[in-house]
Amino acid sequence: MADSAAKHETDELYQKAKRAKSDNENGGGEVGKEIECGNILSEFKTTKVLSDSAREKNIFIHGKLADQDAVIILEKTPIREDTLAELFTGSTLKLEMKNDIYSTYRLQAPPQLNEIKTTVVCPATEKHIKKYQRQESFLVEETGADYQSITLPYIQKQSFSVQWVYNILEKKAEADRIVFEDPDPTVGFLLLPDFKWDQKQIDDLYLIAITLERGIRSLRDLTQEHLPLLQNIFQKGKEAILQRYQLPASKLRVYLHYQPSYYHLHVHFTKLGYEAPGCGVERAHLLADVIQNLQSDPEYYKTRTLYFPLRVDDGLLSKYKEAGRL
Ligand code: GTA
Repeated sequence: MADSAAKHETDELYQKAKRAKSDNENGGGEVGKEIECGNILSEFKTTKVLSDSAREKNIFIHGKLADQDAVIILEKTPIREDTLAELFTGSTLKLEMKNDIYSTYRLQAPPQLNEIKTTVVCPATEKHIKKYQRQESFLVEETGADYQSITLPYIQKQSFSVQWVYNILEKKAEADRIVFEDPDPTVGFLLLPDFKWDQKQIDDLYLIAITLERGIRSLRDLTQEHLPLLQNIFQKGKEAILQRYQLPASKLRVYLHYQPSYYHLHVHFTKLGYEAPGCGVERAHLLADVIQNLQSDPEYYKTRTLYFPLRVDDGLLSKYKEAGRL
């Protein structure tokens, strides 16, 4: 009974979001705009499979694209209820086996229902290749002093470029994907779909809010003075998602990563129930908790010991080992 109510609710959310999306495509905005491009992958030469998952139906591949290092991520997307009629009528079926009341088939779907979400990072740095490589992780314990003496000097030299963030803030990229914008220089932010979300279904909804203010690297930089910014993102982000996708706050997981990959403050908005990569307790800090912690102690994130996982060949892990902290 509860399941069927939940399913009905999901269906309704999906239909509403689809109508909103179609409205956007007809002039109200441009969420989900697609651009035809040539097959840039026809020249891709595989070097190595970095990781793959039969359960998540994805594969991360390192290779060369026009002599440059590249990482390609291929991911099968969920089957959508609104495409079922077309799937049943437009596909061909090949029988694999039949036994009593049981039979299995290989269904060949029409191409438009058989798409693979593809992410290309090119040129990819050594750090990207390591990031996507399946590796053993270790939990690190970072005191406030460790942050100052080990982590901060390392991230100042070694972190991923945030050029893609500046491109978004300067409307040089993804401007047509912005869902909400608050232009205030101190508490303002941009809300847009994360590039892990193909926006085809609400089930794996994933947006990020990026602060306009530059120079706030992560949780560790936050003090009580940032409360208006965090409260603004929390409140207006939830409202914008309700308005655009009809998804209420009670269906959202709103959090920050520590450590993040990109040191420009951003907040993740994902649908509750969707196991987004990095939503586990060892990495995700709920924005609601962050706000409360700063309200009770303005220096909370400067002084507390924070825990996070690092992969075995992460340079920061070596620094912790060298300092005898692991
Ligand atoms: N809109 O250009 C971008 C862009 N980039 C470069 C990153 N993001 C972007 N969004 C837009 N445009 O959620 C998004 C990322 C991420 C957020 C940064 O910004 O998708 P973070 O700083 O906390 O870094 O967040 P995080 O979470 O480590 O990064 P990321 O890339 O999500 O990696 C976490 C793990 O997720 C990876 O190790 C990998 O296992 C998995 N993963 C990454 N990308 C994909 C993918 N495309 N498909 C499936 N799994 C993925």
